[in-house]
Amino acid sequence: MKTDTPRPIRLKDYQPPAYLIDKVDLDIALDPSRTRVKARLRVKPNPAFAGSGSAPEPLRLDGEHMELASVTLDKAALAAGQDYKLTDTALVIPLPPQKAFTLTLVTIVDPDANKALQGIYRSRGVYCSQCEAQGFRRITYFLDRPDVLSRYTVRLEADREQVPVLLSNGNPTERGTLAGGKRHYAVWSDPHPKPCYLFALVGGDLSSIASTFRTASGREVDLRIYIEHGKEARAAWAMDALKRSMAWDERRFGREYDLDVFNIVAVSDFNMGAMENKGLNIFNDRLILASPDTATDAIFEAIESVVAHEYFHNWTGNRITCRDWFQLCLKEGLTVFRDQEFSADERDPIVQRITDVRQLRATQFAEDAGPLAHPVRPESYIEINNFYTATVYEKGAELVRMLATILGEAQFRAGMDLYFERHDGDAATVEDFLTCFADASGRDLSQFKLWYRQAGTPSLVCTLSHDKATRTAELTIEQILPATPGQPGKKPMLIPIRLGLVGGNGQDIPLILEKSGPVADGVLQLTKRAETFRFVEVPSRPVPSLLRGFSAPVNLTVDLTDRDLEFLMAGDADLFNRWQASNAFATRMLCQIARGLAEGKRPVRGLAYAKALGASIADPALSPAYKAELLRLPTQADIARELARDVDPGHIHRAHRQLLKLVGTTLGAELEALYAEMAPRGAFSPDARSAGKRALRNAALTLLTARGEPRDMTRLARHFHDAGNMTDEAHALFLLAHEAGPDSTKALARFHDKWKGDHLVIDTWFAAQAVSSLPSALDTVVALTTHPLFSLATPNKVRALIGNFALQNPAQFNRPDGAGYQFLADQVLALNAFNPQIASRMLSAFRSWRALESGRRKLAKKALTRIAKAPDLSRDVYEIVSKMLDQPG
Ligand code: 0A1
Ligand code: ZN
Repeated sequence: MKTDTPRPIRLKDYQPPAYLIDKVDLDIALDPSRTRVKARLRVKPNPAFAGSGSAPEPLRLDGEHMELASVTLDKAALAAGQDYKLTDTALVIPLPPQKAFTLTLVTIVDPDANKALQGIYRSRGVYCSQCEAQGFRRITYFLDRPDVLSRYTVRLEADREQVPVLLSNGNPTERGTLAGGKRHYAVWSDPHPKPCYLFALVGGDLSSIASTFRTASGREVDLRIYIEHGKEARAAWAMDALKRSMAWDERRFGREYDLDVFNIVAVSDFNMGAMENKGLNIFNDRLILASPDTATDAIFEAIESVVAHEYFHNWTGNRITCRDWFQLCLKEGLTVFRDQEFSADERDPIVQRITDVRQLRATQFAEDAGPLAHPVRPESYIEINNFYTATVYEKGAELVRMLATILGEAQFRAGMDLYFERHDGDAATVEDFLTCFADASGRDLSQFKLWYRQAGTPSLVCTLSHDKATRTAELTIEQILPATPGQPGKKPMLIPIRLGLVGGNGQDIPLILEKSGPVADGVLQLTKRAETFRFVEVPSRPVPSLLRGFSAPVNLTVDLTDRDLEFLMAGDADLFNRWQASNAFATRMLCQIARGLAEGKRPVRGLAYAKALGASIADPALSPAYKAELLRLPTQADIARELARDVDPGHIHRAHRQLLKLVGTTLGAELEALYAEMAPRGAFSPDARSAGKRALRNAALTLLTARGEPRDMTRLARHFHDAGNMTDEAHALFLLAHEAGPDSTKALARFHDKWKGDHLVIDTWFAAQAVSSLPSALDTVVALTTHPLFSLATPNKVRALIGNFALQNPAQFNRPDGAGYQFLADQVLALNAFNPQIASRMLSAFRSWRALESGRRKLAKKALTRIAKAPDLSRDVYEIVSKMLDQPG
């Protein structure tokens, strides 16, 4: 909790540590309220540290929320106040020896009282740990920073019956029973030096499933996934994903696994999705457990991608870690890029790209457009946990993707190989990473580096003109770099623009620049603030298809008519851009309808769009998964982002309903046919093709339901009732929750009764009610906060109910009376007291408040101000709320 105004940490102040700890021996006796940690640390002065004077540098070890029982230096017990000083956040030895020495610390921690879920805590009785970013300092006093790498051995001890499973990082070396037989122990040894944020332990009564993987060089690895008893079958998909990930990383990046065992543990209480601890990944159980009847296709897909993500960290994050937390994107952006590539290879690459771009726009573009905008590599922070953001992760991945686009496949791979070779075992920086690509390709990447420093989503304003007489086309592209907090002016960036010029027959015209000839790979590299590209041998006016495959994370403005969009929808050779044209058309219609509602004009209808959409989904060459993407209209949040100011979420909601209904009505017969055609046949399979059929059928159902005719409601109720898997069941439940009436009430009651014993599936029940567009949604959500199955202490529950309400229900969260804001403020303040990380995540739902129309803006500001003035704000909440309220408005 904060006492004074917290001070920011700055990248420019980085200094290497004064001491290193090369060996760590931990002996941990697990106990629910008094876990005893004995840490033997081999400390030595860091030769790379340039001290300020001749006096030895004090040894300052980070530590908090612990009881310190003893401190011993080599063999001598140290006295508090004399030999060392203790504060709320550190243990300081003012005059440590200037040669290697052993420091032995005994600390006591209380897992059951730990509701922040950082350090050692218990989740449904299972001891587990979370140390990223700075949780290790809640286990023992340490140099809790990623550039201190140590070899660990860990001895765990616990009650033999209650805690039969004892796990830590590395390889198991010894286990046994203690005298009397009541307690037992296990010893783990990790040969790879690692920063303390990758330390982990688990102790509990868990079941497991096992498999093996043979690496390319013939090493036999034991794989195990630990879950609650009775959930064994639900871990099979995660195991399958793990094995495919291991094989893929060998194939695609030449990366092999490096220990004898790889363990995954699923726990129920977890602040994030999962954690890449060396050899012992710990997962939110939501991202491990899946069976056809309990998990949706979206969950199956998320499990596959997160299992891969955490596994891929073994090389990008663990073998090569970050020098400091400012370099977080070095491991996260790169690892997201790797997991996206994996999913693209395992599934449909175009559909994967569409999904990733949707996600990027929904989360990162929104973040970049508001008070929380920050560079992919931030330059200062108050609380690092606030920087596990869409910008660091998703935009970070886009930067790696652009690098691959700019360099081409071969040079990109050469750069990656060099990075692995040069920096294995290092704590590296973004500069180190980029230097590898510059060295491998011979290219100067200094302009590209601006992407890591400059926040905000660039806009490209493009105009195309054609001259029949000279058979030339001129494409002028201007990059507009918006001001963001702390960054008023910006330098032009290097932006790769993949494009096509589509001729009247639907074929791409060869791209030949007057100055330099054929365009390599179809990618233009924009480097100036504005540039005109002159193409020759262009017989007639083409339609530009820009930013193919979403080659850069930018907004695009290009003067395409509705007819041009229809044309691209009908046959752009780039399937991503074919979807993009459809999405742009829908967005245009939705914005026009919403503006019309705001101005009280007769609303636009969007019939041309609906017809063009109908033509697209009739194309037999397109896969069901792709068609489902076409039928998924932009979300209300997408429209809000597009409108950018004076946003009225009520109007947007009405516009959205209206377009859904128009499409449902216009394409009724086609949608009914698809609905019938895509009906499930045979046993459930989670593979991408089968999931694509379910997605298409459910997308059709959504649009048909929007028509609102009695037979549509009957179809919906039947869909729910007959659902043979959770994908269909949950989809119908979400649609039903928007309706008032007995069908909806019955369905919700039935779902509750069926799943009340399953702590994961019941989250779907909370979520469906949280996102309901009914005016009673907030009252329902408030009532559900006291439901016996809800708990503010369990992050999954908070996300299901409060997070979904604040982030996925714009019309009801942004009620004109401000009650939604007041509710969220109350919840943030309640969470602040025991789980600051989750409190600050929930708070970020306000991130677009400045874009609201004035009435709502005032009310949102009032709620934010109340939070800002509350006593005992955590650093996490303090930092976010200050940023939100900083700047006039
Ligand atoms: N490195 C993890 C994310 C993560 C970050 C912080 C955590 O603390 C609560 C947990 C997990 C990843 O990228 O998956
Ligand atoms: Zn990660």
